[in-house]
Amino acid sequence: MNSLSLTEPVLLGGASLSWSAQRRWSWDFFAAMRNEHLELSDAAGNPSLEVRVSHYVQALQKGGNWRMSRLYAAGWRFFEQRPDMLRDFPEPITISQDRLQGIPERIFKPLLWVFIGAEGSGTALHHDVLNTHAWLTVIEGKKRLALHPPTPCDDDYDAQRKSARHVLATRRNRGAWRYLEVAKGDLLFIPATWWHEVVNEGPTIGLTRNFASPDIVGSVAARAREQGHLALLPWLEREMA
Ligand SMILES: O=C(O)CCC(=O)C(=O)O
Repeated sequence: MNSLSLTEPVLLGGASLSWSAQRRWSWDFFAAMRNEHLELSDAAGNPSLEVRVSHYVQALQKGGNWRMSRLYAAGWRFFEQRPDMLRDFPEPITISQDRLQGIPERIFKPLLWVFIGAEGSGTALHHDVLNTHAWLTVIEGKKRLALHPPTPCDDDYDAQRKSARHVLATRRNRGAWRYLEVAKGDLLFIPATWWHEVVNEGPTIGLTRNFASPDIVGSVAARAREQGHLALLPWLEREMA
């Protein structure tokens, strides 16, 4: 993508198939991680257990620990323990298109995550942190998404969530809702403030980054100010000049 102005979801079929993450990040790769840890969340998204990566992935593979395998590794900052994994994918968004990537890590942790979960795991209806855009790719399994254009649905979250669940159940667009499937090797761009609910089909590994391209950096800065992340402002505003 060159000059980015993302107002609709964009799904690029097979765009990450050539990334070395697609070959290297197998189930066995994660099952061998005995020294790395991740936090697992329950279905409501609450952190509930910290485990070795190897234990969790073996529970998903062998089904031995039912309780652990029902939890979701939602947002593992893998690069803190495994910086080598950063070499396994190119950034589809360059630093000039992502004003967050210029911010030193001691001020702001990169919004870059691996998600690992069993069949039926996923993330309830939300839009992304700090009004950022996101890209996500699937390494194993499949992600199914219901997406809705920006709307102030905070007031009617339960009704909107019900619609999202309906879209996911019927696997069809409905009204303004879009239904999308992201298979291994596909790359999906989700525009800032679009609502989305995600369900994994089969055991799934995904990689996601949130980013602030020049078209939205003003809105990201406004959100950062609202939420008291004042240390980010000089970086976001400096880049805007
Ligand atoms: O893969 C998931 O469960 C959630 C990904 C997502 O929606 C996000 O990172 O915003």
